[in-house]
Amino acid sequence: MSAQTDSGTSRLASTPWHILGAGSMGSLWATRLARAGYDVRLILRDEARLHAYKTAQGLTLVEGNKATLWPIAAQTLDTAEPIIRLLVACKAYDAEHAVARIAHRLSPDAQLILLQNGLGSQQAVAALVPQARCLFASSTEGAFREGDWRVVFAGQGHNWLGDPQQGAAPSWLDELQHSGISHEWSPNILSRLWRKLALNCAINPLTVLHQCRNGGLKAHAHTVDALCSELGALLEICAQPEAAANLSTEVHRVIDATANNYASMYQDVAQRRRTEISYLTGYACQAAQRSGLDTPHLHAIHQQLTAHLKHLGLPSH
Ligand code: NAD
Ligand code: KPL
Repeated sequence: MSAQTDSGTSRLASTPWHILGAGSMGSLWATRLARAGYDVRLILRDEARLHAYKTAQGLTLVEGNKATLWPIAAQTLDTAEPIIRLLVACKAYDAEHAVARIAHRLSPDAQLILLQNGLGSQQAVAALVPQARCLFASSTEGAFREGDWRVVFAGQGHNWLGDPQQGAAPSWLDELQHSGISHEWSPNILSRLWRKLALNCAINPLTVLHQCRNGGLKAHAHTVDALCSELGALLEICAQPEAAANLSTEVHRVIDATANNYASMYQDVAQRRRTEISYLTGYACQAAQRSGLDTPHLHAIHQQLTAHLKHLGLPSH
């Protein structure tokens, strides 16, 4: 493994990137930004985590068969330093609580990038820090933790960033460009997040309930179609017609293209990790209820998944 101390293109005069949530995605962003010479600072939970991190001497990024160590600066939630630019890379169920812990550190012109899957957590964070600019992101990149402070870049993908308030693209997008973080500015990020949520709702819970890879859902095409039909109607009623277009075709295309893969929720359950169910089927069911839309299949799947998680002794929210 090679240890990196200086990219040779130091851009340390730029605004620091604070990263809240040094897990898979947070580490993937942190290491690539650091590699490009940007000033990155990890925000860890407490002194014990900071001590463990210092012992590891940095974050390791594994790409293919190459591992590189990046001695990125780190601090705890309780550090006093002001935050101007913050990537929130916690799970959806942790994001609001984590941001609440650092809200007093946000500078008046602070910008947050919320990298959570599903919907609901982003709106909760934005409501918590109304003075800050909250940008939402949707990612198809794949990463997992091979160990503490060691992240594997497992799947090339793309990131879409956008402002739900329709503001202009921020100037720091070119820092993502320089860092090799594949991205684009999305004028309708909510549509993109809704579309991903619908895909996840149509695929992920069924793979958990039927204990199968994505391709196994070909045997349950009727249920998938029934879910797509309800999700499409939900997207329409929630003023997301673009996200609703050809949903069923896209879901079947993804099932085919990822037939051999296990969905992220399947993997969470298999590894006895908490799922993001409340921000996927939970959010969709609540939105349907609020709109007075009847979505019996979606509710049934959500109930079955909740019961299944309880049965396994896992959190069901
Ligand atoms: P992760 O569990 O690997 O990382 C989350 C990190 O946040 C953990 O290290 C956790 O300790 C930390 N954290 C939680 N609360 C904290 C707090 N109060 N203070 C400090 N740190 C705190 O999760 P992930 O896989 O990186 O996923 C993050 C988000 O990105 C999720 O919404 C996920 O669905 C989404 N996502 C992940 C992937 C992927 O391949 N991993 C791909 C696309 C989207
Ligand atoms: O994003 C996914 C996931 O596994 O979470 C896909 C592959 C689209 C399945 O819903």
